[in-house]
Amino acid sequence: MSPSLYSVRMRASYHGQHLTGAERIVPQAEVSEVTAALTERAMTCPGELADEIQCSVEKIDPTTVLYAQLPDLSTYIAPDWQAGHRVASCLLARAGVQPEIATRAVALLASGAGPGGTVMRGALIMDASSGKRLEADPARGVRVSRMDLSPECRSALESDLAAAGLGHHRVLEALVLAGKVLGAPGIVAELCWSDDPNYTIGYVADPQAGYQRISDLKLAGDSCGGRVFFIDQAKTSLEELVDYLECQVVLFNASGTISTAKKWIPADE
Ligand code: WAQ
Ligand code: MG
Repeated sequence: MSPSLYSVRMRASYHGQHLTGAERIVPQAEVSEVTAALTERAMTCPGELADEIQCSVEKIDPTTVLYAQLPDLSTYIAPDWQAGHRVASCLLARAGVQPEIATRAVALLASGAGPGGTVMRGALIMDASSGKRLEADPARGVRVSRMDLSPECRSALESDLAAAGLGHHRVLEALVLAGKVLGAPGIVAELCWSDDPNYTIGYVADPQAGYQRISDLKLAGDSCGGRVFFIDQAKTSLEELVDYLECQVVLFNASGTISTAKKWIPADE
């Protein structure tokens, strides 16, 4: 029999403001070690020192686990954030998002998609053809949870990413999150960049082209950022989608390809 699996989740805050969060799915024997590692991560996260850290550990029913392969990774080069925004809009349009809606969504993330121009805690969900926002709570959005790499896949991917110069933990974590999102019912594409003012790289992901990094989506020092999931409402209900994103356990046991070639969008596109 395979060993029991546990979902381990951590979130840290300061004066009620979210600071950082992370999660893993691990065999029983690794639960205490991973809980300690996530707590350590909360205690050493740059910026304010956390005054509250919540860790939860939850046993997973092994018959509910979905095993999947990670998307392929590639990187587009944009000379500046304005060009990056055009690359993002273009990749979203290629994926099937209405072009003007793609452009509007990129501008929305740049101006803060939460109430009063704030950064949302989770993702906003947008109809890919009408641009209508569908998430129930525009401050929280939808949080994708319960996904990880199998132990063998994690060590292989860590060394492949490091060899490609992509050893930053953000890349691995974003790739896993995007992998889960791309398996969602009705998904057309995802747009993301970090709210960390020191991290200006983001991506557009879609089920055909995979995880496409974009070198520059904002100026260093800018703390805007977020995620948009574009969906086709003819193919899913919001309920089914949100249930998959929040609750379905997905474990990646195979990598995609990692391309180190630099790509550019043709100027006429
Ligand atoms: N579910 C949904 N949305 C989330 C989640 C989640 N679990 N975690 C974060 N978000 C939203 C939220 O609005 C954040 O402000 C925003 O995404 C960015 O989160 O080089 O680090 O964790 O290939 O800051 C992408 C590029 C890095 C990596 C993305 O995002 C690369 C990143 P962050
Ligand atoms: Mg962040």
